[in-house]
Amino acid sequence: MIYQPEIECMDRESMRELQGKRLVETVAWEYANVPLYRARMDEAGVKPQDIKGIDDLSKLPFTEKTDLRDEFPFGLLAAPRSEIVRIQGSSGTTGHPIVAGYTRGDVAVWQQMVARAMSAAGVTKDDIVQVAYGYGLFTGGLGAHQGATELGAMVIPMSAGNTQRQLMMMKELGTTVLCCTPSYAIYLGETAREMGLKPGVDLHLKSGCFGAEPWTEEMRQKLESLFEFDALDIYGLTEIAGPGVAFECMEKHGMHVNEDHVIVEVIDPKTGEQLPAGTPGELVFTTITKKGQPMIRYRTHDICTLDDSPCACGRSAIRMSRITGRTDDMLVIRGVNVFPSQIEGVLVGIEGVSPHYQLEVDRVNSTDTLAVNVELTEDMFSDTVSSVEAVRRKIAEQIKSVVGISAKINLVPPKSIPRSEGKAKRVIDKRNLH
Ligand code: DLL
Repeated sequence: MIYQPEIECMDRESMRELQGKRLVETVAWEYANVPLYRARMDEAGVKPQDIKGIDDLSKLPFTEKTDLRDEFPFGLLAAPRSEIVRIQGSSGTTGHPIVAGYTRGDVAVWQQMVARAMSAAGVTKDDIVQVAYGYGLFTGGLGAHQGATELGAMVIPMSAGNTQRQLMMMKELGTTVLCCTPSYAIYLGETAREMGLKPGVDLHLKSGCFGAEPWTEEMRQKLESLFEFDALDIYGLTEIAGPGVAFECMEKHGMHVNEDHVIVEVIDPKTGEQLPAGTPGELVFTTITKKGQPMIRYRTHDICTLDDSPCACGRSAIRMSRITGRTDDMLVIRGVNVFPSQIEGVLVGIEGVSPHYQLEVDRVNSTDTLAVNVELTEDMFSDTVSSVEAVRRKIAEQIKSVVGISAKINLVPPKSIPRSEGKAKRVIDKRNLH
């Protein structure tokens, strides 16, 4: 079903006009209220009057994640603090978390964006939607919750984890739609199999909205065979709204971008030049209806390709491909953003280990795993087994508390991690090798 057909099926020319009008308003609002962006525009010699429509977008300077960190927590708010009704945040960034402030209107817009996504996944007021994304600062839980509520569906706010209980509720309440990270969905599906729960008999899922981490067509096939349903991709990021920035329809051929709320560009990450549809590059978003913390030309560092060919579903919005990589070194492990530098930060504070380490990310039984291989110092290497064990425990605990995920810690002999002359290879990501 198409939730808002008048917008979602609008002809491309009218959409560009609407975007242009909203862009002009957003730039004026941002320039008037956000000193950092005003200074950046001044530096680039661009005034709000120079932005007359969508063709002027490329005149505007970019915004980066570092801006959010530098201006943490409220420096990028464009609306008065008293108008902000919600803060959401992003997990695991170097040093500071990043947060986004939403006005009442911003929450309503976001809710509609997710409602469109869920509607494309077939959700109606008759559905029972189990939200197994984490609730909290992370936008997954509340985002999916609000979208399903907007459609009048019955929401089961499970949050992430507690797998047996998830499956018990799924069976007993008759869940029809599942929302969580794709890797967790596979884990749920495999556990359901082990418990002897059969699709069509014990479980009645018809679809699911899965995102917050990269996944593949192979994972889709696996998920669809486990649950006998339609598994759809949903994309988003805290800085822009949360889930629902873009979403797949039943054609399963790219994610429609909610273009009346965000303008999408793909740029060459080196030169910053806009690239045409069909050419892979870095995704950049400009919010055009947000008042609390608008983002102009925000560089996501996610890599994908745009597709402006017509879609058989009837929606006219441009589609983005799956995310195929990132331009920076951020890892998404079990839906949590992890920077190698965070782990480095933990290791340098612990006595008995050297700063030589390597992260090994893998996918075992459809779940991401993280192993941290770290060299002991010579002294510690010849110390007692129990003191080495104490170091291992300390590292594991601190990584869990700083990064938010559990890791296997392998303490290895001094000088056993390969050195390189240039940059150290800190990360071995084996997930795409399977
Ligand atoms: O992950 C928002 C979200 C929640 C999206 C639930 C979908 C479902 P952040 O924690 O700020 O927000 O992380 C954003 O996660 O820049 C991508 O690198 C990655 N990401 C999000 N969705 C997808 C997806 C949420 N469908 C970062 N495919 C983004 C691949 C994704 N990567």
